This record gives sequence, C-alpha cells and structure tokens, in this order.
Amino acid sequence: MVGAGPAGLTVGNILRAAGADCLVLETETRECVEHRPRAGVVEEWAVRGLERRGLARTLLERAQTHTECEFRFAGERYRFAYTGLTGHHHFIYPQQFLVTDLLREYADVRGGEIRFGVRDVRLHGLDSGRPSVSYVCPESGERRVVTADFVAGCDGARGVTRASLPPGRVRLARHDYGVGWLALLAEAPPSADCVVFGMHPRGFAGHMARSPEVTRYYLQCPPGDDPANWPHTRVWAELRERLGAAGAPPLTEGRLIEKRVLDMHSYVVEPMAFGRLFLAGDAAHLTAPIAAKGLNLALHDAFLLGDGLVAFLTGDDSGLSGYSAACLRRAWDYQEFSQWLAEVYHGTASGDAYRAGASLARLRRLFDSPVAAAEFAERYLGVRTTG
Ligand code: RFL
Repeated sequence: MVGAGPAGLTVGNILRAAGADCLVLETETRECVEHRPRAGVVEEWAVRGLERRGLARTLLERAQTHTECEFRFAGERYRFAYTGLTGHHHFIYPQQFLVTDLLREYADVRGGEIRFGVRDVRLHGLDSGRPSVSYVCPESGERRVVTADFVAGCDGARGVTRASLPPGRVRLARHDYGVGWLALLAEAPPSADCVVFGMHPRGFAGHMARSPEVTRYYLQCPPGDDPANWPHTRVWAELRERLGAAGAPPLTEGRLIEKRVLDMHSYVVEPMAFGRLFLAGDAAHLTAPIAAKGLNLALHDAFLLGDGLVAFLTGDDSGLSGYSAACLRRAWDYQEFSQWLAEVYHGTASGDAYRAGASLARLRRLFDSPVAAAEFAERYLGVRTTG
C-alpha cells in the first residue's frame, strides 16, 4: 500500500486479518498522519463495514450520531430530519481519530509493517506478475526496492501512483466548480446540534461539528483567495451574516486553528486499475468536500480492494476483476450528488438571477415534496432504502 490514509490502512488491516504479508509506505511521520484534521462525517454503511472487519470499536464508543441537518436561506431555518425518512444516520468522528485507530490496529495489534518518512516513491513493472515499488529510505538515504504481487495506490490526491498509469490507458474526468471555500477549524464547541448549510447572497457558509471542542466552518470565497485576507473578525462577521436566520442560536466564537482556501474541484480516473496496480480513495477520485463524501468513498474502495485481494489468495479473482467498475458506480453517484448540491449552495450568490431562482426552487422542493425529500435523504446518507 502506498499511503497511510484511511484507504491504505483499511486495505492493510483487511490483509493482515487474513494473514497476508503487506507493507505500507508513507511519506509523512506517524505523528503527522495521526493529527491531520480533515473529514468528520462518516456514513452509517461505512461504519458497519468497518465494524464487520473489527475496525470500529473506538469509533462506536466515541462518535456522535447525527439524524438531521439544517438549511438556512432567505432568513429562515429549515430542519431536515433524514433519519426519519430512511432509518439511517451519520456518525461524526474526526478523520485523524479514525486514522489513529486504523494505524494502531494495523501496526500494533495485527503486526503490519509500515515505513514512515519514505521519499521519492516509484512504481515499476506494473503489467508484469511481480511489480515492485522503490523508495528512498529516510535513515540511510539509499533506494530500497520492494517486490510484491500487488500494489495498492492509496496516496491521495497529490500522490504518485495515479501518475504511474500509462496515459493512453486511463481517462481523467475533471470538474471545476469555479469557487473557493475557506476551510476553517475553530477551537469552539458546535453552535448547532447538526450540520448547517447557509445559502446567502454573499456566498455559502457551512457549520459541521467535529467534536465537543472543535467545529469546522466553511465560507465560499473566490478561488485562489489568500487566507491572509480572512482575519478572525472578518471570518466571524461573515459566518454570523451568512448563517443568520430567525431564531438561530448565536455562533460560539473560538480561535481559528486551521484556515486554508480549497479551490473546489473534482476528478475521477477510469479505470481504477492497471495490471497489478489498484487505485483507491482520493488517488482515484476526488470529490470536493461539498457533500462530505471523500472519506466514505475511500472506505468503500478499501473494503472492495481488501476483500478482493483476500479472495484472490483463495483462487477467486472476481473481486479484483470487478473492482474498478464497482467502485466507479458509487464514485460517479457521489460526484453527481455533489454537483447537484453545489448548485444549491452556490446558485444564490452566483450573481445570475436565473441560477439563484433555480437553486432556491431545488431547496424548496426538499420541504414541499416527500418524494424529493426521500431522494435527498438517501443520497445524503449514501444508502438505498428500496430495491
Ligand atoms: P489521504 O487521506 O489523502 O491519504 C493519503 C496518504 O498518502 C500519503 N502520501 C504518500 N505516501 C507514500 N508515497 C507518496 N508518494 C505519497 N503521497 C502522499 C499522504 O501523506 C497520506 O497519508 O487519502 P485517502 O486514504 O484516499 O482518504 C481520502 C480522505 O482523506 C478524503 O477523501 C477526505 O478527507 C475528504 N473530506 C471529507 N470526506 C468525507 O467523507 N467527509 C467529510 O466531512 C470530509 N471533509 C475532506 C473534508 C477533505 C478536506 N480537505 C483535505 C480538502 C474536509 C477537508 C478540508
């Protein structure tokens, strides 16, 4: 496995549970990967998938559950109780906690091998039966070569494994949303008991609990904006304005411990496999954090890849041969949902009266039509409630 994020560590844990030899290569330190805040909304099916593989004990003890979200627009609050429509809920668990749990289980309990701080990772012989991965050892500075049966490319959006796919054999589909999001982490308790989406003529704003002490906020901004343009007072004034609605509790302010601008874009690589290389997670597809889907997709891929590799050991190659198509079905479904939701978020502030009107119509339908509400709930949770 190249990469010790949620995807690589989940594949590693599944392999170790089956007694397979494996190695995880990671460019960062253990300290870094255990403290890197990112996602926090985990879909119920993903938690059940972790649980079935013995990987959710701490999460189930510590995670909060969410059953509703709230939309704020035109000065009003609209609660959306999705659990009542589907019987399913979300878990709120910071990604760095999940990575810490997966790492402990892989390295300290299941005896998996892992090298941190590796440099200049390169892939070789992917279309041979014995591919290899080489890297520069951080201690000796020497290049080491590891030969394997399979390579899992789990090195995220900025990794090297995707670039090892031969250009003529893969297609990269990319979508730019044309907006930026200022991603913030505040040392402050959540100011609402659920995720809040604010659609405002000044731009989208979001509120997402991470833990009782830390809350993630988002503010739409121009792409490429400089976080330095967003001092503490401007951030909180803008959040108050965009998330303001009749009867809404005041926001609890806190020190901003992360502040960075994300240029909102998505991509999908097809197919997700070439020879003995299988991509998983953000290495294969990025979903802008519009619908909180990226971590969930990474886990979906990892379950299929881990199970497919284990089945291969017993002579069944159906999991691996169907891997790419099975992952891409969910990846595209989530991409399309993100695109739909992006227009709801950004239409109001687009400066285009037609887009603004149409995005408000989308929102109102969720509260006027039980069919539209049920469809949204299913997609937001990543479940199918019928069929
Ligand atoms: P990761 O987590 O990026 O892990 C990849 C690992 O590979 C390492 N690496 C390399 N290792 C070896 N050799 C190389 N050449 C390497 N290059 C990189 C990296 O150091 C890293 O440890 O990918 P993975 O496992 O695919 O997991 C994907 C998720 O991390 C990602 O999709 C989510 O964080 C996206 N996301 C969210 N997803 C959700 O489902 N719900 C959310 O609420 C949510 N919020 C978010 C998010 C992503 C965000 N950022 C990073 C844009 C909020 C934010 C701000």
